[in-house]
Amino acid sequence: MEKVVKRKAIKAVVSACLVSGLLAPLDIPKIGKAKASETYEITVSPIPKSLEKTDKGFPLNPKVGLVTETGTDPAAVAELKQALKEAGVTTVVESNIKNPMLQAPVIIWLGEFSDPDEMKIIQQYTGLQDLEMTKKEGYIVASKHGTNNKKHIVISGHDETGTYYGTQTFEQIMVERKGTDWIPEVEIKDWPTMPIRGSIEGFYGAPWSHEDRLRQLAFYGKHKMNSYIYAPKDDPYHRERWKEPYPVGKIAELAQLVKTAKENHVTFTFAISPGNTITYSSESDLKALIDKAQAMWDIGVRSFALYLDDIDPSLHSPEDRAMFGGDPNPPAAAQAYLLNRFNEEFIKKHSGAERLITVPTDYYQAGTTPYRKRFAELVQSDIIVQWTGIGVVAPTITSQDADKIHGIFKHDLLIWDNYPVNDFDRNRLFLAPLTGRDSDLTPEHGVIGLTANPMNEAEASKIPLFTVADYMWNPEAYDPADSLKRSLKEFAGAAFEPLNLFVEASYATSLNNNREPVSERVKPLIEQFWTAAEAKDFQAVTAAGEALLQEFARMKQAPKQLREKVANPNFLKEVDGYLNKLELYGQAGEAAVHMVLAQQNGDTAEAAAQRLELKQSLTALDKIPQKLSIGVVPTFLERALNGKNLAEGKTAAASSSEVSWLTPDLAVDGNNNTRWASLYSDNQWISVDLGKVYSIDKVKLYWEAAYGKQYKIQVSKDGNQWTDVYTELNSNGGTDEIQFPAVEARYVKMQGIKRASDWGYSLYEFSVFESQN
Ligand code: LTM
Repeated sequence: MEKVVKRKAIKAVVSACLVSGLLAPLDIPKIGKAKASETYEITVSPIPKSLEKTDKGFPLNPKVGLVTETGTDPAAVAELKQALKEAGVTTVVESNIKNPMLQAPVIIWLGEFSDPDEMKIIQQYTGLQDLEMTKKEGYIVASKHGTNNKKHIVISGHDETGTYYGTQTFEQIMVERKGTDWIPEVEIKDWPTMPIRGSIEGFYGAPWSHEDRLRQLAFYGKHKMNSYIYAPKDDPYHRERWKEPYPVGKIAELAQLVKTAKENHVTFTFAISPGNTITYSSESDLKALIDKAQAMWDIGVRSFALYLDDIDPSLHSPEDRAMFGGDPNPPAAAQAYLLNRFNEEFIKKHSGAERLITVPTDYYQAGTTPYRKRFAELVQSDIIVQWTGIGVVAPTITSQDADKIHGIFKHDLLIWDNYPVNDFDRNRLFLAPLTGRDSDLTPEHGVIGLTANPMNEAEASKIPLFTVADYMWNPEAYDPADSLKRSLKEFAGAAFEPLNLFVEASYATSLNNNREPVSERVKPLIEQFWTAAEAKDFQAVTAAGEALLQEFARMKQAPKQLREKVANPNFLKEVDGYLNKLELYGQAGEAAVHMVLAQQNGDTAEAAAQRLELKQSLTALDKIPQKLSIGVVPTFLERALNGKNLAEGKTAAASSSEVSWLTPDLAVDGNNNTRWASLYSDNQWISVDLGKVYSIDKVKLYWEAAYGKQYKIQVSKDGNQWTDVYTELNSNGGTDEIQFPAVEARYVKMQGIKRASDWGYSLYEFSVFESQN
């Protein structure tokens, strides 16, 4: 058997993406049609810890023997039978390992097989010796020609969940061959790195629908995620009206979720956020909490969380002040009291309950705080503490961070990863793969798992969640780009290309330094185009225009292709506005290129027609609130319509920057998704040096939410003596287009007078235009 080792061979991390006989880079996964003599590829996601294969294998026979043990996971049996049916198997002869029936040409052994005698039987018939799996949720999938010329497949879990995961893997290794699926000869040994791997529906805004959640749970089972925490901030019964019982209909829905979670080997955690209104010392409030948890217990919930994030931690009731006011940190003492009592009086009194989970009020700080210190001292040691990394949306989470925070909290940490959540920017999607998390966020560093907080858009969330699942299972083998490719292939199949483009246009996040793959690709083409146009080099402008037109055509066509080919109406509904926007950008881009080409060609009628088309597209674009991360396209369109922005690419200066990375050059970089922001005071400014004196008569300010209510536009020839050319006394933000009598200037400044908010001034772009008169 060849052993295919991926990247970190020393750690025996083995790739799942194989080309027969060769070490292959992980690429778009293929479980493709192939003839017996052809090479084939198999891909397993999440990537298994070890996978060995030969180039041999055997076809599934329409008649298959299925040998289980008493108590083999029923969900695994159901899953396997369904997979066999879909692969063309018509008869499954079932028997128990105590009395195995082995007449069928292909025998599948499915179960936990922990009894040594059972193991011996399997070894004897299959010839497979190494079938021991000691890791929790781990499994073995092995296939081989065994004794008596029978073909054997062993799917053996360490436990029920392991067996279930084994069937998920088995489904992925089947290679379709003319109707009877081909089983390659493999030995897979696999187990998870992170003990808890899941998602937390913990965002603000519209909670997921019941159907969204059911689909998520199925997705988690398939991707070996074992945890779902129910904590939607805007479910009133979770937070604001936590004391009230759920209405009957809602209880029935929750019961169905709990059942579905179980079928998918997902632990359903019910969370309550009582912190805004609870009196920590109140017996009746504790009773209300326990009653609420009991109602959940009665429908099968076995895991609970009490959350204390995003609350005013100060004690608002006199009873609490009387009881905890003398503590070195009253809020921590009050919260610990509640957590410990709930732990003692509910969790520990319910046999079979999982460890209590909490998130403290100080969940994202970099170091210790008086609250954290006291919380660590007082909260019972078996309670799991959630932590978001350093920062609410942490660009990186390292094992060093984990060591430090674990040293502070002194409790097992469960990461509450605020990716891909978009509740703080509801007009953006975060579809990039998870990045910036160390591969050793493990119990050795105090981390027992990760739950990712997804987007309000449930179906779209599956795209990055696939990569989160991949990371959590096998962080050593995790490759974000490769993982995303496999995610898109699974999500869209034949529509991989248009979906990839859409994802590239929804890619920027603080985890990847706001990367915009589309802008990166298009920007050099735009530069070539304008350079050639300025030089009036018709041949060069036509060539550069062709390349741009191809990009814009892809943008225009991708939404249509997705709508036609992606059989996921819920996803298409969620992303409708974004798709409309992408299509319109493509359309507007084409019109802009055609307009410039017509101008260069002296075809004024065509140029005018294209200009009209461009204007109409821009008007339509303005009406769509959703934002894409393709910031160089709007500025390209702007230039086509209004002429060159003299400030683009020039040197900018400012009185201050809010943080080190929001620098003034980002307001003149030709990308209207990047921005400058000042410190939080009225007397702040940004200026640009145009490089030489121009006659100018227009400035455009593209404000972020932090805009200037009152400001001046000033100009200068030397950067010292400034003249006011315009004063705004009542801006509404958005885009301010400012026209003034033509003036000779090299330096242009926005001098703030009064901010519109408590924030500073923030500009996406600061554009300056030459007078045409
Ligand atoms: O992150 C935590 C612990 N709490 C909230 C989340 O509910 C919210 O979804 C994220 C993102 O906005 N930020 C939080 O602070």
